[in-house]
Amino acid sequence: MAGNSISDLATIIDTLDRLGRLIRVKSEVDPHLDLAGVAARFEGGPAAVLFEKVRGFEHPVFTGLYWSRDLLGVLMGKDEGELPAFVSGCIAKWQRQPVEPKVVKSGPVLEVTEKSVDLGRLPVPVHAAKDGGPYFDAGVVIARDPETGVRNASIQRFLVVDGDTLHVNIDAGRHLELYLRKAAEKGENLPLTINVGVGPGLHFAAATPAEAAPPEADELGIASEFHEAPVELVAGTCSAVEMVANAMYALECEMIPGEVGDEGPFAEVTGYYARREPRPVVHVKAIHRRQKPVFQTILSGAEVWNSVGLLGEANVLALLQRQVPGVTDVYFSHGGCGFYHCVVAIAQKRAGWAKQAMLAAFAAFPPLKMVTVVDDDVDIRDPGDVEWALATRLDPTTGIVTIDKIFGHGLNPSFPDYLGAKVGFDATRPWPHTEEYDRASYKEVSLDDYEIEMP
Ligand SMILES: Cc1cc2nc3c(=O)[nH]c(=O)nc-3n(C[C@H](O)[C@H](O)[C@H](O)COP(=O)(O)O)c2cc1C
Ligand SMILES: [Mn+2]
Repeated sequence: MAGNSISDLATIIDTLDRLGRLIRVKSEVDPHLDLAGVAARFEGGPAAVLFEKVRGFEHPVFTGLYWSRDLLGVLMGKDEGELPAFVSGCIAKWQRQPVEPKVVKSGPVLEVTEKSVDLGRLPVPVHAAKDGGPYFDAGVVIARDPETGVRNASIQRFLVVDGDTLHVNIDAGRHLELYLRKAAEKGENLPLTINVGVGPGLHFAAATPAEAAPPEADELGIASEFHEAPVELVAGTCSAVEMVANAMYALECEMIPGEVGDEGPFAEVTGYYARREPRPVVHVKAIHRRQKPVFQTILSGAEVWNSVGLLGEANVLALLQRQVPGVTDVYFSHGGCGFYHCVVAIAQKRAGWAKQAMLAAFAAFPPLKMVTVVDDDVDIRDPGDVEWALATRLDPTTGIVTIDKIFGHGLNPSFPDYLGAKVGFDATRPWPHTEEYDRASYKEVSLDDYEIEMP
C-alpha cells in the first residue's frame, strides 16, 4: 500500500498502541448504548479507544481518533497549533496541482466479500438513548457527478433500517444533494460507496468544505497530499464508483431519487438531537471488508469539532490571509460546537479591518454563526482570554454586527430551516493603538534560578 504512516487505519492503531495512546477495552461491551457510554468517558482525552469484544459481533470497534488535537498532532508529527496551517497547506497544494487518485487492481478491502448483504452482522453501535437506531457516522462517501463523472467525497450519517437499507441525512448545499438532484433529472439512480475505517487523509478530504473543494474537482486528491502518495482506490463491482483500497469495510450502495424514509433522531454535534424526518433511502448492494476489520465510529462531539471544524478553520485561515491584512490565526472554539464560532487573531494595520475579517469569515464558511475578532496578543484557543478581550476591548455600541435572515446550519436549533441571525464581535483595541490598551505583563524568569520550597 503506497503512502506514509497515516494512510492506513490498521497502521495508525498500531502506532497509537506503541505510543501509549490507545486504550484497550478488554471486557465485552454492549454496542447498544454501553459502548458509547464508555467511549464518552474518554472523549477529548489523550488516547483513542479500541473495544476488543463487542457483544454479538466478531470484530472490534474503534473510536476517538479525532477527539483531541494533541493526539492528532502527535499522529501527524505537528504541534496542535500548527494543524490549521498544515491542513490548509495540503489543500492549497491540491488546489494548485492535484495528485489524482490511482485505481489499483486490488486492496485489503476486497479480502472478503460477504456472500449476502446483512447489515445486522456489522458491529454498528447505537450511541445515545433517543437515537433512532444504529448509525454509520464515520464512513467516507464516494459518489460520481451524474453529468461530469467527477468524484466527490463526504461524510454523512446513515441509520441502519434493516439488513440492506439505510436512511441518510444530507444537509442543504452538500454535493451529494446536488448529485442526487442531477441523477433525478437524468432519470437515473445514484450509485455510491461508503468506506468505513480510513485514515485522516481521506477523512479530511471528505470533510473539506465546498468553499475549498468545488464540485468540479475530485476532492479525493486532497488525501494524496496527506498520504504523500496518490490515494488508492479499487473499482466497484456493482457500479462505476470506486472504493477506498485499504478501508476496513466498503459498502456498495444505490439511491433511487425521490425515495425517502424516516431518519433520526440522532445525538448530534450541537449537543441536541437531530429530529426524525423523511430523508433519502440507500440500498446496500454489496459489503466488502478486510479479513480482520475494525469498525470505526465517532461520537458526535469533539471528533467532529476537530474534523469539520479543523477543515473549516483551515479554509477560513487561507481565505482571510489572502483577503485581510494582518490576520495571524483562526480558531473554531469547541464551545461553539467546533464550527459555529470562529475566533480570529489580527495584527491590525488599519482601522476597520476587524469587521472586514468578520464578513470574510462568514463568507468562507457559511455554517458559522458567530465571529469574534481579537488582537494578536490574545490566546484565541483560551476562552478566558477571548472573554477578557470582549470584556475590556469591545465597544458594544459600535463593535457588534448582526445580520438577520441569513443562511446558516440547519442542525443549529437557532437556524430553523437553515435561516437565522449571525453576530460578529469586534474585540480588538481601537486603532491606532493607545497605551491604555497595552497588556500588562511580568518579567519572563526561569524558576530554575531560584531555590523554592513547594508545599
Ligand atoms: C463525523 C462526521 C459526520 C458528518 N455527518 C454529516 C451528515 O450526517 N450529513 C451531512 O450533510 N454532513 C455531515 N458531515 C459534514 C460533511 O461531511 C462535510 O461538510 C463535507 O465537507 C461535505 O462534503 P461536500 O462539500 O462534498 O458536500 C459530517 C462530518 C463528519 C466529520
Ligand atoms: Mn465536495
